[in-house]
Amino acid sequence: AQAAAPAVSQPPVISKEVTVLFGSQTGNSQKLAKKLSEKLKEQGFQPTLSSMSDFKPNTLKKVENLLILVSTHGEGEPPDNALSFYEFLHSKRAPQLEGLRFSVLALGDTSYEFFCQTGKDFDKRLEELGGKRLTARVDCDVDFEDSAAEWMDRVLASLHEAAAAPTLGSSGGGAAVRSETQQTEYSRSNPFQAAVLENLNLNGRGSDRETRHLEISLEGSNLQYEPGDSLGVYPKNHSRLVDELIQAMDWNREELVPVDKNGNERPLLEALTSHYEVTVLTKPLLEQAAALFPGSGLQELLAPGREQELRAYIKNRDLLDLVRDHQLKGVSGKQFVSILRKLPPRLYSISSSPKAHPDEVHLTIRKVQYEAHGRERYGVCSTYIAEHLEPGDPLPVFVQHNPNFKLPQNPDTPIIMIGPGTGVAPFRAFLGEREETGAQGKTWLFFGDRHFSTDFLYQVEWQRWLKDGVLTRMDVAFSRDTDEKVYVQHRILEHGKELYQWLEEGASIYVCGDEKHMAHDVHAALATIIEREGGLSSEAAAEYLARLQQDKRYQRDVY
Ligand code: 2AM
Repeated sequence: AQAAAPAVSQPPVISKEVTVLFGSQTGNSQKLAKKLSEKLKEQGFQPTLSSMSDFKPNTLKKVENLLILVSTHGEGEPPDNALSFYEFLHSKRAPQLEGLRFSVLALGDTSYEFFCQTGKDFDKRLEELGGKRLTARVDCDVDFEDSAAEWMDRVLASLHEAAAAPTLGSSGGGAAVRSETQQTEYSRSNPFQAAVLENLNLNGRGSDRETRHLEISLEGSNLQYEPGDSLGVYPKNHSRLVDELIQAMDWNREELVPVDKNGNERPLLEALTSHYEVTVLTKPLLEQAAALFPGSGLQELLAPGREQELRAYIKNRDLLDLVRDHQLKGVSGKQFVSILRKLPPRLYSISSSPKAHPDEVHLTIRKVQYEAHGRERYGVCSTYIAEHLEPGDPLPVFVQHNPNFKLPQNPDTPIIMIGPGTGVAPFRAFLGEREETGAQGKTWLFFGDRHFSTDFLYQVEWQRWLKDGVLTRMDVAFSRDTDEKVYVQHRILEHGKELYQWLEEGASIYVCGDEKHMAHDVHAALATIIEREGGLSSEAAAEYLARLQQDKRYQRDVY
């Protein structure tokens, strides 16, 4: 028998179920979501962790507590695995969500105009649909660790409050957050000092490109990776740039300045070389600089209505430009570094299979160098590696797992790999892995670069794999050997019939490399051949691709 209803109304029992959804391109949001989910469990909640692409949107109405961790990609776009959920929420099909409590952690980069846009969109939309915020959204910059940890603490505290449950363990304090470090595990915040084994230029004499093949030893690190994962690398800033900045500001390079929140100090030269970002100007940085240097003219640049000018000014300029152009002077190194971002690690798609190269990891890195505003500009990490790293040198690294770029579970599944330029890196790992494991599935590689004679990266290896049958076929597009440019997407279109057949046989497609142009054009080419060969409307072809994406048969590692 049921107990009679109590005469006095009880406070509603609030569910301890919490849905944690992530939308992640490089894996940061995913990793944070996993960590949050573990904390929730420790503190007596029942979390369900899922990628947005695996979440069934028609179950959303039943969710009471929703935590979203999502990055922003490209020009303000959602990551691939957030797309379908994003579109659902912003469509007419989205349900009213009065009973929902939610909070959003947005990952992004303040050097992009549409900073954290996807997180902002989710946050706004959930409110529009009737949801109540558990705690305010937090927008994280590239050095996201501290802000993310603070958001998690706040989320946990407000969930406890909402659930009116006794707090298990201590929440909110730094102590609880850092409880899980029993054994040393190398990570983004605790990188492994790896040794460089090889550093070779893959381009031939006379090429206008310089692409380094870097072999790194992971011996003794216990770091594990799989094909498709990335390696995080901590670079150093160019010594000339740092020297000129110190000179321009009349600083003493020995001055001790803080390098983290725990009060650790290092000499200014080292801090500007290894700890702080000096090559990127962002709006928040300029706002802080304006406060630090009143009367410098920076205030005017930030005035309302001048956004476009500001955007044009910060593009391809660095701190040296800023201090010279505005004659900034008169603050100590210590004050100055307080407004800087931490030097973020760079992520590179790993180009080795760990089975083929035990205890090693290989990278394929193109040196970035160009002229802008009358001065030579250098990509921080690629230049550091190309110009300074020699065998035997140490390099701080960590593994960034990327579950969204993985070989099919079934070794018989055919794979189509599209990777012009350094985008070919993970496919060297894929083929190495398929060779080592004796996988039987067909493989097809599309590669492109400027010139056949100087820029055919890893040519000998592809040829060997073609001969051995590890690589079933390869199509190349050398863009500057002919009068008219040919790109990988032209080869895709030429072989559309066969490619469509592979898809119908269950092949998975992988695209790696430049996002803005290449990946976009390749996507359009794929849609075209599906439309043409499948006799589909453009809407149906788009759906076909969306379904492939949903089924993890179309994966991209683009940047
Ligand atoms: P380009 O430099 O001659 O324009 C690797 O960088 C290769 O990608 C180069 O051959 C480059 O050609 C090519 N590339 C440039 N834009 C591209 C695009 N939108 N799609 C595919 N490949 C592109």
